[in-house]
Amino acid sequence: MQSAVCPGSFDPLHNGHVEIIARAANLFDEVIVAVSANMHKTPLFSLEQRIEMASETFSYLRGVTVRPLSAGLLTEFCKEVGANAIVKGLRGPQDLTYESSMATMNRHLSGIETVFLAADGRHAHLSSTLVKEVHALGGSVGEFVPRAVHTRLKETN
Ligand code: COD
Repeated sequence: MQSAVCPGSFDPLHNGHVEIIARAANLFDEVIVAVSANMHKTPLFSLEQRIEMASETFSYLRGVTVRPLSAGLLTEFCKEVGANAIVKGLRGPQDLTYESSMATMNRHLSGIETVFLAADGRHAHLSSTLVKEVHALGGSVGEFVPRAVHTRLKETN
């Protein structure tokens, strides 16, 4: 069985993340969405809220589960859950520069490969930071995030 981990802060989950995870679910028997507990900045949503929103969003996708990713190496988490690969989305050259060194480090640490999926043009401009900024300034973000996230975001106003 081929399993992959899709890690992220997902603060909040947006349609760029959703699209990558749905495509990963077509490639792997099992996809574990790993929601990072360890964030440099204070998150808008707690770990529990981020897990809840992701679980609701992916409830329709067979083989996708959502789990917390506690502090520590991502590769250790992959071994713990028996994953053969890490899947990341790439929005452009900046992502590639940053992600390729992490991918190489992770491969040296554990032998686990990272699979990169090119972001779809419809979502390549999306980041959690931009979604939060547009929402905080009164803009509508309904078209950029799944329904579970939109509902929660509206409660933050
Ligand atoms: N379209 C497609 N994909 C996207 C988009 C988009 N618009 N936006 C983001 N993504 C993808 C990216 O692949 C990104 O990696 C992933 O979604 C998650 O995005 P974020 O913003 O929620 O997550 P980040 O960037 O905050 O990353 C958190 C991680 C937990 C993934 C990261 O910190 C990590 O890999 N930590 C591991 C720590 C470790 O083991 N370090 C040592 C070895 S390198």
